Amino acid sequence: MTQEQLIYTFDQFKHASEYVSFKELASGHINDTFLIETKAEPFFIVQRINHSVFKDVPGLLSNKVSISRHIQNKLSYLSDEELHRQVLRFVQAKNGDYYHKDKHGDYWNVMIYIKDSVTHDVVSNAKIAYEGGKLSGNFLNLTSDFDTSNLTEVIPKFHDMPYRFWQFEQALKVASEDRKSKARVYLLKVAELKEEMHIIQKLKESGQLKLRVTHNDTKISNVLFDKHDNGLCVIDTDTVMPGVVHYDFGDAIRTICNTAAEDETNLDLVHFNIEFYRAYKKGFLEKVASTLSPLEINTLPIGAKTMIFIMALRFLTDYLNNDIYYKTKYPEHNLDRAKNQFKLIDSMVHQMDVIKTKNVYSMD
Ligand code: GN1
Ligand code: MG
Repeated sequence: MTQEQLIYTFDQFKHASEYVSFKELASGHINDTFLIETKAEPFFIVQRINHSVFKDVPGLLSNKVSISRHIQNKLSYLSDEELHRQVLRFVQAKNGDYYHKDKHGDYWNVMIYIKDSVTHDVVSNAKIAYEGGKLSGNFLNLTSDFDTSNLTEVIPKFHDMPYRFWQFEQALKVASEDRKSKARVYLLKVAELKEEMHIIQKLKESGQLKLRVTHNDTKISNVLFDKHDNGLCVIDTDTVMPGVVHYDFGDAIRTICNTAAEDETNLDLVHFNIEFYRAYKKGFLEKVASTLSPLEINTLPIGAKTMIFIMALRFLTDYLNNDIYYKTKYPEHNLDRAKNQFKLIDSMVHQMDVIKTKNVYSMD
């Protein structure tokens, strides 16, 4: 990506700003994201959407824009300044769409940067966990009356366990002997956990768990904070689709309760932090408990385990497929991510009794 290309792309959108410089924000595994600094604020976020992952980019942008509008309307009692720190704002392209398709067939979108915001890959205190819980609980709360028939299913079966197992089995058929042998221990773990990891899916299919609008990518790095650890805004609404509450609760827990980054290779540093589990759950339930059934609340712990597992499975699958989906920095990166997630599951399982007793209806 050259500076000229980025300036050209930026100028396909409606803004009255003068470009100064750019820097890449490299934490995502799918899209390419850049911060554009301009002569006067606001700054902008310019994103190239990975259209081999997201097949329907216009549908994706339509989801993102309408979810933002819905939340904006709900929060219209806030001052503009507060609103602009709590809800993503998308910039229209000069052609009236919310994306620009360039001559290479790549799709771009632009958002207004929320200034003085930070993200965390690893949580360092319980306040961040609690604030993260409030924000993702509130996201579910604010979107609970959004008509899901207006949403494009951007990645069908995104958190569907049988589908992810099917992909894993296909990958096993084409994987090299070398990669299979490096992954052997983890292939066994997948088999061991298979049945239990279908519990949430079965409850969903039997209609016992309510379908609602879910974010589906609630890792903690998808939440903006201010410098005092107050939660500001949920970002990366690429995968907003109908789902069950466990998807959002679980994926957040996966990252909030991990004492190390998702790809930390020193597994001695990877533990499941119960204090952060409680703090996140407290914030989450404060915002959304009134819309949850006893079954939904009581299955949150297994939901969290399931979401850690599904990411382990997907990283492992991509490793077996020779890294065709996630961005990787070195050949064993996906395997290291999978190992890390399996270690987190082990650490969670060791503490499951405590997690479960504390879970039953309690807000602490
Ligand atoms: C991907 O690109 P990013 O980092 O927002 C992935 C999520 C995974 C996550 C793991 C569309 O999200 O499902 O949880 O990596 N997004 C997609 O860090 O597959
Ligand atoms: Mg994402």
